[in-house]
Amino acid sequence: MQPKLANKPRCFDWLAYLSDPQNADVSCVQVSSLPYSPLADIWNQLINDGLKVEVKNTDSNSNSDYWIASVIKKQGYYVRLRYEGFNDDSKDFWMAIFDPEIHPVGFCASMGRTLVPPASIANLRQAKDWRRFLQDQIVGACTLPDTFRDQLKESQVSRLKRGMKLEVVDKTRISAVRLAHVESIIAGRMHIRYEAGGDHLADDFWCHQNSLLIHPIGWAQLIGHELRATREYAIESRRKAIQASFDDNEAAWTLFPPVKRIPRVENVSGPTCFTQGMKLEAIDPLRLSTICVATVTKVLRCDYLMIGIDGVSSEDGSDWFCYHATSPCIFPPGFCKENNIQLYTPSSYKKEFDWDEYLQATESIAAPSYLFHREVPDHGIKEGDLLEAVDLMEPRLICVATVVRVVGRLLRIHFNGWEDNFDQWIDCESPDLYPAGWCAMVGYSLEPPKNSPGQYSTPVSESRHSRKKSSSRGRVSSSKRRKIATKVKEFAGLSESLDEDSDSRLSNTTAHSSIAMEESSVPVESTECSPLPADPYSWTVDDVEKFLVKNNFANLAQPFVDKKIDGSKLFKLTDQELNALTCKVGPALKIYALIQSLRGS
Ligand code: MLZ
Repeated sequence: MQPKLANKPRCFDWLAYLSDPQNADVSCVQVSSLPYSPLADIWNQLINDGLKVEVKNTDSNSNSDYWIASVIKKQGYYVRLRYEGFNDDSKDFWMAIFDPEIHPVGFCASMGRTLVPPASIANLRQAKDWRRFLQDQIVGACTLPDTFRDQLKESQVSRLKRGMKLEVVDKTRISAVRLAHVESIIAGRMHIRYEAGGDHLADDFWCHQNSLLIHPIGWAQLIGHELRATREYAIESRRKAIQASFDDNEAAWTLFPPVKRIPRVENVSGPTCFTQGMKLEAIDPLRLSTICVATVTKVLRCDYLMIGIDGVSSEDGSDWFCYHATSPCIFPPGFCKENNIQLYTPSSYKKEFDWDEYLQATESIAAPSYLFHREVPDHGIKEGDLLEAVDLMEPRLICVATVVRVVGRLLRIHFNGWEDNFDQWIDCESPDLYPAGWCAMVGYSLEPPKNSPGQYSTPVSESRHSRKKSSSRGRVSSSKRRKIATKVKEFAGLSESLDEDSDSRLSNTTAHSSIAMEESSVPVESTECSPLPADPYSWTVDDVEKFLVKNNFANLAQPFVDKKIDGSKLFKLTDQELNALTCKVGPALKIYALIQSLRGS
C-alpha cells in the first residue's frame, strides 16, 4: 500500500515561504554573514539590488521565451526579481540564485533564444521599441559573470574527501576523541563513521569539515587529549604527526587551520594564562540552550582546555569538553549578568548565585576577563533573521531556525516550531549555520518547523538525506544528562572488556610526557608559549621540553622527555650524555651552550 502523503518526510521550501505575501517582511541571514557558506566572500560583489539576469518569461504563451529581470531584494540564496518594464510589484517573483534557469544578460543572444516582453506589458509599446528599451535598461547595469555557475560549483568542493581518516569527538564520551572515517561528504558537510565502533546504533556522526569537533591524525596525542583507540594507533598517530608523514587516506595537519595560540598577556597583576581549577562561564556542550558556571578541569597543550560544567559533570570526567582558550563559547564570570542572559548555576549551590561568594565557597579563582580574546566581526546578523541551522544534538538534521538573540558574536538560535529548550547558543561564524537555500542548493533535506510540517514544504526526494537515517546523539535534558553519564560509563567498560588492546587512558598517561612538535608537522599560528618559571633548576620535564621547543630544538626534545630530564638533571648532563641524547654533535654543542648560558643567567 502507498504510504499516505501526510506521513512522508517533507522538506521546507523557501520559495513557497518567501512567495507568500504574508511573509513579505521577513528577513533572512545574508550569505555574506556566514563565512563558511558557498560564495560568502564575494556575495556582496556578485549579487546586488539592480543586478540584471535573463529568465524564462512565465507571462507568455510560449514556454521558450525569455525576458530580462532585475534583482529587487535578496534573502539567503534567493532573489526577488522584477521583469523589466514593470513599475510595480504585481508580477514580482522569487527565484533561487542557483536555479539553472537564471542566466547572465547575453545568454539568449549567444544561444539564439528570443527575448519576448511579458504579455501584461507587451501591448503598452510598439514591438520595435522593446529592443531600444532593453538596451537603455542594460547599459551600465551589472549581470552575473559567465563563470557564475562554475564559481558556485567550486565553492562547494570539499577539502576533506570520502574515505579519509580523522580524529573525531566521541559522541558517547565527549571528553575523548576516536578514529573515524568520512563515509560521505556533501558541500563540506560530512557523514562520519567511527572506526571499530562496537555500538552499532551510535557509530556515526555528522559535522562540517570546518567543525571544531574533528582533527587530523595524531591530534589527541600531541595535544594531550583523551583518545579512545588501540595502543598501536596512539603510538603510530603520534609518530606520524611528529614526522608529518601520513598515508593518502589520513587527514594531515595541513588540511586543517593552524593551531591557534593565545596572545601573550602582559602588564597584568593576575594570572597570565588559564590554569586548572579556574572558574568561568561556558555553553554546556550537552545542553546548548544553557550557559553555565564551569571549571577549567585540565590544561592541555597549545592552549586547549578541558571544561567541566559545575554541578552536572560526571565524576569520571567523561563529559568534560575540550574548548580552545580562544573559543567564543567560553566567557569570563559575570558575562551572563552583564548581558542579561540567564546563567545556569549548580543546583547543589542553594544560595542565590553570586560569583564572589561562589568563588569563596569553592576556594577558587575566576578566569580573568583579559584571557578571553575575541573580536566581534561585523556580521550584520539581526534578531529575527531566518536561516538554516544544524540541530547539534542530532547533527544530521538541518532545520529552519530564527536568530532570537545577538550578543556580540554570540547568537541564540531558535528552531521554528520547537520548544525553547531546543534553542542553541552558537558562535556567528559556526560552520553549522547556513543561509536560507543552502540545503536546496546542495541537495540536503531541510526540516520544516515542527507545528506546520505541511505548510511551505514538499515531500523529500529519495536522493536527499532523509530523516530516516540512523540516529545520532540525542537531546539532553538535565535528567537525561545524568543518565548519559551513566551510559557513558557502561559503554566505556563494555568496550574495554571487548578489546583488550584498547587503551582509552593512553593519552591521559602520556599527556604529561612530552611530545616534540616539529614546526613542520604542526602548523602553529604564533609560536608564543606560556613563560617558563624563572628558576631553571625548578623546571619540570615539560618545562625543559618547552625550553627546547622555544629554542628551535623541537625535533630533539623527545629523548629529553623519554629520559625524564627536568631542570636539575639538565644542568648535570655531561657533553657525552648530551651527544647520546641528541645523536648529533652539532645540535648537542648548541644545546650545551644554551645550558651554559642559562647557568650564567
Ligand atoms: N527525535 C527528536 C527530533 C528533534 C529535532 C528537533 N530539531 C530542532 C524529537 O522529536 O525530539
